[in-house]
Amino acid sequence: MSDPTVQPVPTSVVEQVDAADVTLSNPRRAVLSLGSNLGNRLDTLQGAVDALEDTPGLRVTAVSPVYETEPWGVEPGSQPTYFNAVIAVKTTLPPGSLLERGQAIEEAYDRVRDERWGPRTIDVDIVAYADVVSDDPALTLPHPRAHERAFVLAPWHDIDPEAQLPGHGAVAGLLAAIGREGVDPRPDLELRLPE
Ligand code: A4P
Ligand code: MG
Repeated sequence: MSDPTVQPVPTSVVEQVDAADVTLSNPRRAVLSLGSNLGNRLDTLQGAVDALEDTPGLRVTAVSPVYETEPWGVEPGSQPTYFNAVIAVKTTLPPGSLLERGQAIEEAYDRVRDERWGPRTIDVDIVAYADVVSDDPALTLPHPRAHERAFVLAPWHDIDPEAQLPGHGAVAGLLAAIGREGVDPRPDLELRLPE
């Protein structure tokens, strides 16, 4: 028999509790990698930066220089070159919500997923989130290939020369070890940090 003194929880309260679950009380730092090799690459990268800045609970704190990079992981010459950049953010979104936001931005740019490492209008990857380490395939942290990619490490090093990649050590050392081949600065191009 049900206890008549226990009142059912009104739906609106349940919804508020669920909403509280997807924000943190303390902002965390995260590093995101942006890559584009289809369409107007610079405009798309800027659009992604702006969309991230427009996200409730997220502030973009640094935007790296732009690099033009050889496609990684595919036959040389089989895809257009990428523009890559890295941004630093402070956010009250937990990692899963940040991933969802990045994927929503990819969808807004009509990103087509038909082959792994295929050409794309925009790829938003979470490189690192605070010092979280996770091997969940849906969200691996840090990004499982960041430590071997100069197109991630070079722009990250530009905005944070002291940066550490959790589990891998100093970004400066990782970058020195792999070199910068195929990763060319484009000082003629610039992404704006939203005001
Ligand atoms: N996923 C797991 N961990 C993460 C994470 N830390 N950040 C999952 C973002 N996503 C993560 O990604 C596949 C799945 O990875 C997602 O469903 C997500 O839950 P995707 O974006 O759908 O597909 P993808 O990007 O083609 O696959 P993948 O393996 O993530 O590729 P990468 O590692 O992102 O590489 N060359 C140059 N020069 N510049 C580039 O930017 N990018 C890629 C893509 C390949 N070559 C490149 C570049
Ligand atoms: Mg990706």
